[in-house]
This record gives sequence, C-alpha cells and structure tokens, in this order.
Amino acid sequence: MGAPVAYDPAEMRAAQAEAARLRAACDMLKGAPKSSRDDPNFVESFFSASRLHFIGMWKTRLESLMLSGVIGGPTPNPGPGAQVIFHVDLDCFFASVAESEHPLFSGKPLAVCHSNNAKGTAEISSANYEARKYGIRAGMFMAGAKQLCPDLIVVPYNFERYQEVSEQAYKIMMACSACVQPLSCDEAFLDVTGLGDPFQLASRLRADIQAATGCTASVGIGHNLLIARLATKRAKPDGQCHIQEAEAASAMLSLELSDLPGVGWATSKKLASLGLQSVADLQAWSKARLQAELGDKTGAALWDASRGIDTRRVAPPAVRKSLGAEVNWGVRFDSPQDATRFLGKLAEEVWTRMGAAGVQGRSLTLKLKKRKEGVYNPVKFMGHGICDNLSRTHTFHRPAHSAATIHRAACDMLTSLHVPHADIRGIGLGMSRGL
Ligand code: DCP
Ligand code: CA
Ligand code: CA
Repeated sequence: MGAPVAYDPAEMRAAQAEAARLRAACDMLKGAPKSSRDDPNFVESFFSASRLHFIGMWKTRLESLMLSGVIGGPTPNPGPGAQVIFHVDLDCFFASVAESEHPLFSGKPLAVCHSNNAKGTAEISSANYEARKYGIRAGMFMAGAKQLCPDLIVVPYNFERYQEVSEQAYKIMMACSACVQPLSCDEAFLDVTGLGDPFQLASRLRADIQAATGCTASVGIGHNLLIARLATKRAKPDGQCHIQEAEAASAMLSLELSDLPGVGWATSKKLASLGLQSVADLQAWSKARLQAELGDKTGAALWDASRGIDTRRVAPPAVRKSLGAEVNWGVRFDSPQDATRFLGKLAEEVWTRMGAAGVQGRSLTLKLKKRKEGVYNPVKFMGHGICDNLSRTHTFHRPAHSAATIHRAACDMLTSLHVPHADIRGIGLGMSRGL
C-alpha cells in the first residue's frame, strides 16, 4: 500500500485548468457522447476531441523535442549590459496555416472554426488580419461573425499541420538560441543576450520561419520578459519592435491593469476599490503605500510591473518527472466491469502521453472522486458534484512497460479502495518516476 500523493497548488490549478478544457471539449462535441454510460469509446472521444487534445499535448511534445537535444543553438552570453529577450508569436496561427495551404484565400477575410453554420454558436478559433478589419475576433460566435462579414471564409481545423508548423517554428527558434521557454504552440520567449544585433537576429528568425512554414511571425524585443511581450503587441502582424529600457515605464501606460502579470479578477477588484483604474494611477503610488494596501509581495510586484520592471528569467523546460490523465466529467458506471474498461482506456491514454513526453514511470497513482454520502444529483449535469477525493499509489519494481501493466495495477488499486462503481464521479491516473 503506498502513501497518498501530495499535490502542490500550482499542479492542482493546472489540473483544474485541464479539466475545464476537457469540459469545453465535451461542449464542442455536442451531439456526440454525453457520458461514459452512453458511449463505450467515451475516453477516446474525450481525449481525441482534436482541438483540446492538441492544446493539451503541444507542450509535452515540444518539451521532449527541446530536451532531446537534436538542435543546439548558441548559449546566451550575459555581459555587463542588459539582457536581450525576444517574445516570438505566430500571426493568426491557425488562420495563417489555412492561408498558406490555399493561396486563393490569401488577402480575404478568413476564420477557423469547426462549423460554418451561419446561425451557429460555434466559436471562432482564429481570425486572419483581414477578418479583424471587420471586427471579427477569436472566441466570437459564428452567427455574430457572419453578420459582421457575410463573405467570411470559414475553414475547419487542421491539427496535423498545426503540429508540423509549430515544430518547424520551434526548431528555428532553438537554432537561434539554446535558451527557449515555450509559452504555447505558437509562442515562446528566447534569451538572445550577446548573440548578435537583436534587430538583425529577429529579422532572420522571422524570415526563416516564414520560409519554412509559409506563416509569418512577429517578434517583440525588450530587456525583460514583460517589455518583450508588450513589444509584440506593437509588432503585429508580420513585424518586429524593440522597446528600449528608457521607454519601458511610458510604454506600460498603453496597457490595462488587467494586462499586468499577476492581476487576476480578485486583484482587479481590489485595485478598483482603491480607486486605481489605470497603469498611470498605479505609477503614481509609492511602493510603501501599495504594500500597505495589498501586502508586501503583491504591492512590490505591482509597483515593479507598472514601471516595466521584471526580474524573471527565460526558463527552458526542465525534465518532466510526472504526467497523468483524468476525467471528472460525465463519469457514470453501471457495473464494476464498466469501471475496469474505463481504466483500460485511461491507461492507454497515460501510456501514449508517456511516449510523447519520453517519461518513464515507476510510481502510479489512482485518483477517485467518490460521490459524497447523501448527494445524488450534481447541480451541473454530468458534473462530478460534491465528492470525497481518494487516492492510492503503486510502485512498480521497474518502470511500467505497457498500457496493460498500468491497467492491471490501476485495477488492483481500484479494488482496494472499495468504492461502489455507482459512486464514482471522477477517475484519474498519474505516473511519476518514483524514487
Ligand atoms: N486559439 C483557439 N481559441 C482561442 C484562442 C486561440 O483555438 N480562443 C488557437 C488558435 C490560434 C492559436 O490558438 O490561432 C494561437 O492563439 P493566439 O492567441 O496567439 O492567436 P492568433 O495566433 O490566432 O492571433 P495573433 O496574431 O493575435 O497572435
Ligand atoms: Ca499568435
Ligand atoms: Ca499565442
């Protein structure tokens, strides 16, 4: 019997975000499976909802590409001067891929969406800059977009191609600098300190990405991460922009408070209650006053951010030590065999992810959400409702070598937890390297 695993808060938040994304996947698949009860392939459907699968997997794939060491760019050379940071972001990524594949579309308003129904509530994933002239934005419903631009060209997703373009762009960035921090499938920070003239480096990087992928990228250049990211906003589309250190504080004035790092919903509300509505308001306050109102840490961080001060470093990925897959939505079992089968699919998903990430695992954790006594119907349809969280960990003698091995160990742990199949509302498997 293993000890329960402690999860750190950042990991928990990541897991919650993942669960939210997966819920969105189910929304996207409306008309498709509603729960594990209706569909024996629920787990595959759940994880292969391609958009979500892609978004969930990009990081794993890119990190293993970076850690494989196949491409070794020059190591930054810190001197006495300031750092030079690039923030690279592909322009209207999914839409650009569509344009590069169909030159006939080029220069016309175009959006990527899984449905072209002009009355529909399908959400736009990416709009090219031509479409943006009509006010079309990502996240907008198709019906609204078609009203703004009846001639809008709507193209479906092409995940294989996004994957290829993303990897090509990353390889070019990795050849530019050994210090690359992936932020998303189309976006990264690079430390290029001491590697040459920043403007020329950025031009070459953008030209190389365009030549290899047919898609344009923009580059923001700054002496820290915050300023580089801000510069990208000015550079877009298909451009580059260097904000100098001396301009940093005044450049920050163009941002909303909610654009500052660490300013979420709660901090925004607090700032509003203090009468602080803009970056300029924030700059007018002393550090001591901000700290008195918001606490030492938050106060100091906001004082810095409002002036464009940022001490973070570009952080390349560290070797991944654990990964997992969990489903806390739509889980309803009619028999113990149902639960066993479900675990089999989950084991396959974990095994696939381990392969993609190049992770070896000796320590397997089963997490269960058990319906709380007396709670029958979760408020949210097919959600997990109020649950007790249970977990068990199994340590293999040597790294798990197949989905079947993982499945067997998971089933043993499930049995030992003695949870009636009908009470299971969520189920997850996590694999780590163990000791
Ligand atoms: N994406 C999505 N749904 C969203 C936001 C983004 O599917 N609500 C996908 C499609 C985007 C890709 O992620 O093309 C990258 O997101 P960005 O925020 O970088 O947006 P774009 O690359 O589309 O445009 P921009 O030129 O503003 O970066
Ligand atoms: Ca982008
Ligand atoms: Ca992006």
